[in-house]
Amino acid sequence: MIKESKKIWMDGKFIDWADAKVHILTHALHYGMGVFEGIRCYKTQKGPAIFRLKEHVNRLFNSCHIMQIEPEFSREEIIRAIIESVKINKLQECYIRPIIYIGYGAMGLYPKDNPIKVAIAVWPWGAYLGEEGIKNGIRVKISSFTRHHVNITMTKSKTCGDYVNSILAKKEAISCGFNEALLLDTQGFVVEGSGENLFIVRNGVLKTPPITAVLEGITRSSAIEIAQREKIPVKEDNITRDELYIANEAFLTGTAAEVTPVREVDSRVIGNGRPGPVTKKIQDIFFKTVKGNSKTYSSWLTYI
Ligand code: PPE
Repeated sequence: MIKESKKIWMDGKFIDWADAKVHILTHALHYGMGVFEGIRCYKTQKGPAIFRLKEHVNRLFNSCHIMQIEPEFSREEIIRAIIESVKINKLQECYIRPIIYIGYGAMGLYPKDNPIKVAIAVWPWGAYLGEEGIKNGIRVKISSFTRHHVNITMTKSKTCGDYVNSILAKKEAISCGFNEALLLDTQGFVVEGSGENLFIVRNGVLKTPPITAVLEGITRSSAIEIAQREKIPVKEDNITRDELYIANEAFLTGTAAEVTPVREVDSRVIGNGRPGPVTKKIQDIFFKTVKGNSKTYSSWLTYI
C-alpha cells in the first residue's frame, strides 16, 4: 500500500489526501489521455532536495505539447507547486507525481472542451526494485509484449495510457518469478524495462539503446553524463537480446528504480552475477549526487 502523506495539490489548491478525488466519468480514466512525471526528492545535509526538477517539468510540458493538452498553469507555477507540495507535507525524502489529464465533460474520443486538470501528489517511496536489488542486482525477463512503436504511441511523451503495455509486461515477468520485464521494440531490439532505461557494459564500453522506442530518461541522461566525465566510453546503439546475454554488466535506470544492477536475464547470469565495476561506479556517483554529496553535479539539485 502507498504511504499516505497529508496534502495533494489539485488545480491550484491543497486538498486533504483523502479528499483528492475525481468523478468516475473523468475522461482520462476511460481513455488514458493524460501525461505524468515521476520525480524524486532526497534527504541531504542541507534539507530535502529535488533531483533535476527543471528537466522533469520540461519533459512534462513536452508531453503536453505532443499530446495537445494545454494546462492552465505555467512551468514556473508547476515548479512552485511541486516545491510547496514537498514543504507542506514536511517530507525529507519522497516521490513526486505530477499528472495533467483530461477531466470530466464530454465522453467519447473527441474531448474538445473538457477541462485540463492538474494534480501533484507526493509520498514516501523506498527502493522501487528493492534494497536487495540495488545492492545485488535483479533478475529480468524478456517480455512477450512488444514495446511501443513511435508511430503507435509516441515514446517521448510520458502518456498515462502507454503504461498499459508496461503493466502487462511487468505482471508477466513477476508471474514467471522474475523482478522486472525488458521489452523488445518492433524490430526485435532490446529497448527498456517497464519503467526503466537499459544500459549494458561490453568490453569496457557502456551501451544504451537510442531514444526511438524508449522514454528519454532523465536518469539515463544523468548516467551518460556521469560516465562521460569518468572517461567511460558511451555508445547509443541497438542492443540485441543475445548481446545482452553476453554483456559483462547490465543495469536499469529510472527515477523510481534509480540505478539498479541486473544480475540475470532469462535465467542467464550476466557477467559474474554480481554488480560490475562500471555499474558500481555510476551507481555510487549517482547516489552521492542525489544525496547532495557531489560538488560536480550540484546544479542538478533544487533545495527546498
Ligand atoms: N522508461 C519508462 C517507460 C519509464 O516509465 C521511466 C520512468 C524511465 C524509462 C526512466 O525515466 P527517468 O525516470 O526520467 O529516468 N518511470 C517512472 C514511473 C515508475 C512507476 O512505476 O510509476 C519513474 O521511474 O518515475
